[in-house]
Amino acid sequence: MGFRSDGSLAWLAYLPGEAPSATTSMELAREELRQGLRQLRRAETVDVIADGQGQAYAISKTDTGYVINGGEPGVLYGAYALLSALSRGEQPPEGLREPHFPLRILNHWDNMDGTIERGYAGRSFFFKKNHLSFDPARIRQYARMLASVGINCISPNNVNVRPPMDGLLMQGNVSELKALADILRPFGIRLLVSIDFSMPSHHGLNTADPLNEEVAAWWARTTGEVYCAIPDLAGYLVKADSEYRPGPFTYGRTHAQGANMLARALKPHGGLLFWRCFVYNHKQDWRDTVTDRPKAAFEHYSPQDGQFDDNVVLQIKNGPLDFQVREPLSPLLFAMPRTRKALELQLAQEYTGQQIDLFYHGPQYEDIIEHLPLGNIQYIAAVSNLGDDSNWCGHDLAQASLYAYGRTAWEGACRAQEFAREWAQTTLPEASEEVTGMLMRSGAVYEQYAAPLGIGFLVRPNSHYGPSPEGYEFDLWGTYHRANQHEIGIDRSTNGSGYTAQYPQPLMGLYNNPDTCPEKLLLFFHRLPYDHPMADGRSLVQRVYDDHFEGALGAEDLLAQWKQLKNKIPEGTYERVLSRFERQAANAREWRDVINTYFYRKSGIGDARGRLIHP
Ligand code: GCW
Repeated sequence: MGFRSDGSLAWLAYLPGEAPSATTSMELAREELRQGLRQLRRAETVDVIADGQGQAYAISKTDTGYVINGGEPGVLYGAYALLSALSRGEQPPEGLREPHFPLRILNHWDNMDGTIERGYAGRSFFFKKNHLSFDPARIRQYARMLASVGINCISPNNVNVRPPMDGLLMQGNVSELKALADILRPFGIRLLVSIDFSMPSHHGLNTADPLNEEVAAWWARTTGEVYCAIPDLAGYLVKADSEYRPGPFTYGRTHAQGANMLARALKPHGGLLFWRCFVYNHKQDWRDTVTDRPKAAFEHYSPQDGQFDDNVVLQIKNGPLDFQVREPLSPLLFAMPRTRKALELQLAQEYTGQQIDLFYHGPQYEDIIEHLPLGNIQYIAAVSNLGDDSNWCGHDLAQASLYAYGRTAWEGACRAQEFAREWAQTTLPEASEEVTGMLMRSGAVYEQYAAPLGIGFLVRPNSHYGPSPEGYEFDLWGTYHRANQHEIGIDRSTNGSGYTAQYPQPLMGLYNNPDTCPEKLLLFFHRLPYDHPMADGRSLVQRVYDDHFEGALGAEDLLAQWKQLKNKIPEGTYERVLSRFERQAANAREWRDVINTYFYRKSGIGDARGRLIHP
């Protein structure tokens, strides 16, 4: 196999470095199979039979090899599944394989100047100098990587649409968008575009009021022009009335009114409108103890169930706050049965170590999907962790999360360990057992030092890397823990903010009571004294100390274990990852000392085991 120590082949070491250029998925599937089988030195014949449209495929055995039946792009998924299995020394999956979610989306947060919001892997490979500007060969490599795990839709531009990106749908840029869509199409990948709700008011009109007929006509015309160039555009993605983005509130309209106007422009072309539900008061005064940020989305949207058109999809972050290490599921995911919804996950490690610290998202996704009312969710999206670094993710091992996301979106289930192993076997085969183990415990290690018992936002303001327990305490964003000398946390039970009442039973009852609330979420839901007894008899503060000492040791262990793998890992990969584990170990020590000292100074309670806590 063709391993490359720059990480650029990711988990596709069974394929040559250049992804083929083809006009159909069928052609592409045949070419990938031809090259892949040769590189794997396999003598089997693989026939590819196109039978119709669609994403499904079926692989069956023949006397001389295999046959893949499927549609466009189903056969391509079949080709990758077959090659991946053979490269791992396994039998290809048999029987009909169909994706659970019809759209499996990757949202990039790339800005037009080439920077990436919350990007930890270099610059954008879509945009440069305020233009869509890309290397077609690199895009094909990227598209192949996504297609190999079944991702079939991408939005290249940031949901925070700021000028000049508000002109992305305008003539001139559309031809560039079309060129991108044309490259992605044979890989079965469709484009989605993030738009600015106020666009008409920057391009010819003096309003963007959704009930104004000229505004609706403007969107219908602009959308028609875009569909002329890109007939399979998936639709638009919108962040409205959120964190300074414009939206219907400016005109005294509801989100249903705003979303439906856009959805009607898309409807004749079969497009969908993805409307993000990340809406809250981002100017909360810290003295205001009544407003409770996690309640915001449910309070705002659930009364509007039934008011959204059928091509509107509400896109909801997995948790009610904002991609913290540990959050309960957003209650909105259980609600609004008459509205289409998408689950939004974050791959970009904004709050989970920024692709410096190791945090494999598989176990988190497993936990989320396992508890999700799947019948109530129709689509899935994740915020990308990719950039122009040669290894795509900055941290080579962060590729495993992208891999797991694609597999999860296809299966509608996450088997974190299995997906980690598949990734490791194809990417770092000589160390696959050890690396799988490291991936699987990485999240727990990070959580131990960075998110005690479900308290979020202990991070440094703005950068969101490293500890700062009061960094957000007196700020505007509604992310408080309100620690004093007696207790810490927000009471979100029915005696407190009442947030727990947004959940259906039995979850509501479970979360409402500190005795039944999962310990990992204890301080998310409850305000408790430092000597609150935990299930195993330790006090709450002792548990925080223990977790931080253990977490810092866990980070040291990851570093030590990596050093032992030196001879089993390509040198470039080894060195890149080594320097990240060294930074992680230092970061974990900082978290340990800052958080332990913070709790000690607040509570006045020492460590029962006499370890060093700086006074
Ligand atoms: O997590 C927060 C990030 C913002 C981001 C926002 C969002 C794109 O800090 O950078 O903006 O979420 O999801 O819209």
